Amino acid sequence: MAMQMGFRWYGEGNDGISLSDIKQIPGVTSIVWALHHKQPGEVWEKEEIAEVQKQLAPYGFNMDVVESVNVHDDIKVGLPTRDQYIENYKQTIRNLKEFGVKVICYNFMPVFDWTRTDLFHPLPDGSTALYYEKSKIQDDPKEMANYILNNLNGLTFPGWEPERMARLDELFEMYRPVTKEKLWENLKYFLEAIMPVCEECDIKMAIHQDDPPWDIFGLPRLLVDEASIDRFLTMVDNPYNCLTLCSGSLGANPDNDIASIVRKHCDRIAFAHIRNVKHFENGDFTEASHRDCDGDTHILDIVKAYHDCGYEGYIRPDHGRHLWGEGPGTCRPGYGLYDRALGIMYIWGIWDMLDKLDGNKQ
Ligand code: DNO
Repeated sequence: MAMQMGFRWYGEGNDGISLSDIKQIPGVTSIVWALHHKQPGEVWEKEEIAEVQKQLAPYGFNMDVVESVNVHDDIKVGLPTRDQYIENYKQTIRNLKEFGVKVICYNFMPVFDWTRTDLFHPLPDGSTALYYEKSKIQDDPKEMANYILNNLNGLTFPGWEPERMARLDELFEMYRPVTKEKLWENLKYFLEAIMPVCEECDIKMAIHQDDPPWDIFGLPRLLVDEASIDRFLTMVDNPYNCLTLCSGSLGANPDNDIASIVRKHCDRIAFAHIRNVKHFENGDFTEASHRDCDGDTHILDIVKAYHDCGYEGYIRPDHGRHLWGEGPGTCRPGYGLYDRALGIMYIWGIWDMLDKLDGNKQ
């Protein structure tokens, strides 16, 4: 069996890309989905999950991977109310099990999910891509949050729920006492509480790394490099405590050798995100096409590492550029159709050739 190719989709009526478009991309078997109308902490009801199942069934896609079931801030901050939210999370896991879900991708980033300063930055080839300008991130988180919210053109984006963003001052205040060590403890508490349910339901929790992989606006970030990933996996040493290994998040720091992390922890990677990033000397970075030489992430080495390890988990192209008329209002930043489809073909190209060199294992 090979790796299992997925494509992230934001749901019927919430994504300009249709399932029939996705069906035409070679080799996609999983739709990476979520209930995007749910607030962090709410239970995902079976009837709601069944709706998605009904939409995917005619195309033969499975719903094995959810990205994301977001973790409520009270759990990250470690408030007494966290236990109720953890109970809700367990119920969601049990409900997802009924539909054959195998992997839950989530993150443990305080306040913000991924952070960028330009969502449609022009590239020399005429396309646009997500861009991070380091100097802009030092000042006002509100300015950055408003910029992102205003440029989503009404599209939902997990981690950027307008309801949460409206409470930004309150959120920063809540996280003030949460040191990095405290955040590690709160992550451990959460995982230890849900692991028995994951075992019972055969669902792997797969944490996504912090993006970018360093502290921002004074907020601690945990999963940023090999050492922190080692710590995470040993802290809760359970086969259901896994990674969504994101080459782009980690790759924003040029010191991270992602292929070597793949080789070290392949058995604990439940889901792989493949994205290419190009760095500039002043610390800025831009996202790039998946082609190895277009960025500095070493996509060839990473895919080869997965192949050498006999990876059979889920994989998806991560952010792509916006191409051929895609732009603000017509596509979610990073989640157009074309460049992600090109990314898939690049990944398959590498994979199939490695298979062939190995003697037609496929
Ligand atoms: C970026 C994504 C992340 C990821 C979450 C997982 O586009 O890879 O937003 O979905 O961090 O919870």
